[in-house]
Amino acid sequence: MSDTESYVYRYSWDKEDLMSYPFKEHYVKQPEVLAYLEHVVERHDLRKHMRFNTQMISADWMDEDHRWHVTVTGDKKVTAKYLITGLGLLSAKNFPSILGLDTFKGDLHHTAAWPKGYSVANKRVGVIGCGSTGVQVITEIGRHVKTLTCFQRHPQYSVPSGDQKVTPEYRAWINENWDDIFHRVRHSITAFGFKESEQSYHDASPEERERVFEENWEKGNGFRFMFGTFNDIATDAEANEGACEFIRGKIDQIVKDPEKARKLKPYDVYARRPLCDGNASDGETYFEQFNRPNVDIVDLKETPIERVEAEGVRTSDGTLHKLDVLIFATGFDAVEGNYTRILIHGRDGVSLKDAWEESGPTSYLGVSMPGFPNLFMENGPKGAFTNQPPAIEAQVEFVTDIIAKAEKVGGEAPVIESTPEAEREYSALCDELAANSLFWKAQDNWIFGANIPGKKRCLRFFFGGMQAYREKLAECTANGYAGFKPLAKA
Ligand code: NA7
Repeated sequence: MSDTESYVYRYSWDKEDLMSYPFKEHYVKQPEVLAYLEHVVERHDLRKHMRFNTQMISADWMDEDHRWHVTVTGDKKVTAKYLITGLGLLSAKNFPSILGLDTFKGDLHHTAAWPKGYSVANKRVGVIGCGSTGVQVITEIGRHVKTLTCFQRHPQYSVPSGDQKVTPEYRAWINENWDDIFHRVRHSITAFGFKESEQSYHDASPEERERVFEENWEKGNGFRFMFGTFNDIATDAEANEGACEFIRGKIDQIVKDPEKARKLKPYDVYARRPLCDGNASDGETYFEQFNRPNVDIVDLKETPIERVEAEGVRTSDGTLHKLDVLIFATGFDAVEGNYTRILIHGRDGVSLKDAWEESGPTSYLGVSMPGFPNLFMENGPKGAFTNQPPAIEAQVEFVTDIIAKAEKVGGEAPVIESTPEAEREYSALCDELAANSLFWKAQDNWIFGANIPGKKRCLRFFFGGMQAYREKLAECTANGYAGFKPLAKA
C-alpha cells in the first residue's frame, strides 16, 4: 500500500484523466498502482517507446562523439545523446546475512519480491523488520496465520492509516478541487495533499495539543501526524516528545499485555520516515494485532538473533522460535544501491560508484552529477524527501527543459554537465537543511545509509520540502542553468 493518499499518488498533468480515473480507497494498493501505470501507458500510447526484458549492463560516456554507449543484455549496443535513469529510490533489496540462514528448512521471502499467490494462511510466520513494509505486513497477516513472531530491532511510531472506501461525495470533492490540490502539493513541505499545520506546539494549550493529536490520529497517515498536527514536530525536541508521548499513550491504551506494550513503545526521537499502519481488512490497526494470542513481539535489542536453524530462529536467550516461513521486511539498499549495481562510467571511465566513494551518493539538484555529462537521474541522490510522484514530475519538467534548451543551442552534440562547485554547494545546502531538523539526530536508518553495513553514512535527500525544491530547480533554470557548464557545441 502506498501510504500517500490515492489522489496525490498519480500524475498531475492529465486533468481529464484525473477527473475520470477511478480509485476505490483512500490508499492505492500495489495492483492498483500497476493498473494505473498501465492505463497511462495505453492512454498516451507509450508502449511503442518501451523495450521489455532488456537489462542495462553498462553505460559509457564517450567524449569523442558526446554520446552514451549503452550495453544491454544480449551484448546489444545502443547509443544515446541523453541517458535518463529511472532506477528508483528503493528497488535493490536489503537481505541481511544472518548466521545459518541457508540451513532454514521453511520458506524465505523478502517483501520486495513477494511470490505471486503465495499464502501464509495457517502457517507459523516470522517477520524481521517493522518499517513501513513490516508494519503493513504485520497488520495484514496476523488474522490469517497460525502464529506470527515479529522480530523488532527499533520500535516504531506508527499511526493509523485512516484508509477507507472512496464515497461519491469524497470523489466529487476531489474532482472539484484538483487545481487547489496540486497547488497545495507544489507549495507544501511534504507534497502529501493535506493542509500542513502553521501552528507551533508551544502556542497550544495542553488540551488543544491533545485534541489536535487525537484528531490527526483519527484521520490517519504518518506524514499528516508529523506535519499536520503542529509545524515544529520535526524540528523542536519538546514538540517532538509531545507527539511521542501521545503515541506511547495510545500503545498503552491499545495493547492489553503490558509486556508486549513495553516492547512496542519507542523512546527515540520521532524523526525517522513517518509510518502508518497497513489496511487490515477488518479495520484493525498495527498495535491491535498484538492483542491476538497468536501474535508476539521479540525485542531484538534485548534478545538478538543468534542464528537461523532448520526449524526457525534462535535468539540469544536460547529460545527457538519455530517457523514455517521467515519474511524479510528488511528494506532496501536505498538510493545509490540502485545505481552502483549497474556500471555507469562518465568522463575518463570513472564510475558513479567511484565518484561517490568519498562523498557518498550525491548530485546537483537530485538529477545531475559532475563528470557525467548528459546523464539525468530521476530520483537520484539528494532529491526531495517528499511524496515522490510530484517530486519526480518536478525533475522531469526540469530535465525536459534543459534538454530542449541544449537541443536549441548546442548543435549536433550538446554537452550538459553540472560543475563540482554546484554539486558541493547543493550538497552543503542539503546537510544544512537536514541539520535544522530532528531527522539529523536519528541517523540510524536508510535515509542516512545506516541500514546496511559498509554503506557510507551521509544524508541522501533534500530536506527543504517540495516548494523549496521546486524553487531551487526554477532558480537554476531562470539563471541560465546556473551550476551547469555553458552548453558546449560539438
Ligand atoms: P525500512 O524502512 O528500511 O525498514 C526495514 C526494517 O527492517 C526496519 O525495521 C529495520 O530495523 C529492520 N532490519 C533491517 N535489517 C535488519 C536486521 N539485520 N535485523 C533485524 N532487523 C533488521 O524498509 P521498508 O521496506 O519497511 O520501507 C522502506 C521504504 O519504502 C519506506 O520508508 C517507504 O518510503 C517505502 P531498524 O529499524 O533498522 O532497527
